[in-house]
Amino acid sequence: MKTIFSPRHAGHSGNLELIDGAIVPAFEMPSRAEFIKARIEEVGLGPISEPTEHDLTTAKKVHKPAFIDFLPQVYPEWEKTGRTGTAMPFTWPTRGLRGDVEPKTIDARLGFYSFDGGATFVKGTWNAIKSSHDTALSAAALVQAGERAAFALCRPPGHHAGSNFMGGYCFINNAAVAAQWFLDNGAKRVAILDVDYHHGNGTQEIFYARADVKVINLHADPLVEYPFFLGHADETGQGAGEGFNHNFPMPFGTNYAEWAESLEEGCRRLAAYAPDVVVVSLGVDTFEKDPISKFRLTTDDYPRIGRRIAALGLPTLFVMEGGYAVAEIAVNAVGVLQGFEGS
Ligand code: FKS
Ligand code: ZN
Repeated sequence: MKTIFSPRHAGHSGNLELIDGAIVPAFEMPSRAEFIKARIEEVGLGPISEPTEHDLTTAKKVHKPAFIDFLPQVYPEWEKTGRTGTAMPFTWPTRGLRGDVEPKTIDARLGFYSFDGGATFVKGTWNAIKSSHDTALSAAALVQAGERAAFALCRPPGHHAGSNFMGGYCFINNAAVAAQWFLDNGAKRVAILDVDYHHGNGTQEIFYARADVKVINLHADPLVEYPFFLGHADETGQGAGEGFNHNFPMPFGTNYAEWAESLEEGCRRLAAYAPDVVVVSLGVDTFEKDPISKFRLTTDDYPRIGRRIAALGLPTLFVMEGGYAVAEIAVNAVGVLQGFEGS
């Protein structure tokens, strides 16, 4: 399987995050992608190449154009205020506040375009976001050109980013942009299978009223886990999209046998949709030793996930999302891809 990877991800580095009542170095760090790249080379998964440049036309179909235009402005505007370090929001237009008037200052606009404080910027962040987006589209083009599968080693991740907001380490929703790109290039139906530990609230929101993208999410129950405010089983889509969104929330402590029941049902519904292509939002934070998660999958389980996805028999684009037990995520993420390839 071919991999697309951009060294430009590394400029998104040194960010801080607010977690457990403290400001600490962000768990979403450059070594994640570097470990995965090294593991691909170690096991000889296949060639690794850099993405080509793609314009933001497709991104502006799944996101509000003004939101996409805001992203490259963030750090220059932050610096104009005389500040350095990590740019992050601290006020959000939640219930009872105006979400329809874009304010003018950088602090206000960061909050306006976020749902939490988890999408933070340093000087190299926009360049990394753009490279991650280009990585997803370059890998999608490989599948479009006839590869059975391809791996977009995206960083930063994307599945929490919605049509008009960022959050949870995510800025542009790489999987959603890739799905839209497949539709714009001949696909009639696309399925997104999100196996990250956290609910892909952004992906769900983007396609919620659409029937041309089926979204299947396997994740920790939002009653007790981030992102908390979306991802329940009764969210099935709306309007033309009714019946095209499927959530499988699971309790803390879920092991592979239990998780695989949701995967099985998700795959059954996916196959019934008969999509032209599958986009997998590949998070491996379901791992038992993940530092921020509470499922119990083991390293041996990841190739099984890959084998099940391969059994769908469909062209498949893997898009990297989360996973934080830094050394092990490489073995686990590449394990899914090896399992897909039948090893
Ligand atoms: C828990 C704090 C939770 C935010 C977790 C974000 C997870 C991001 C992700 C992605 F794939 F996007 F990277 N902090 N005490 O793994 O879903
Ligand atoms: Zn996650």
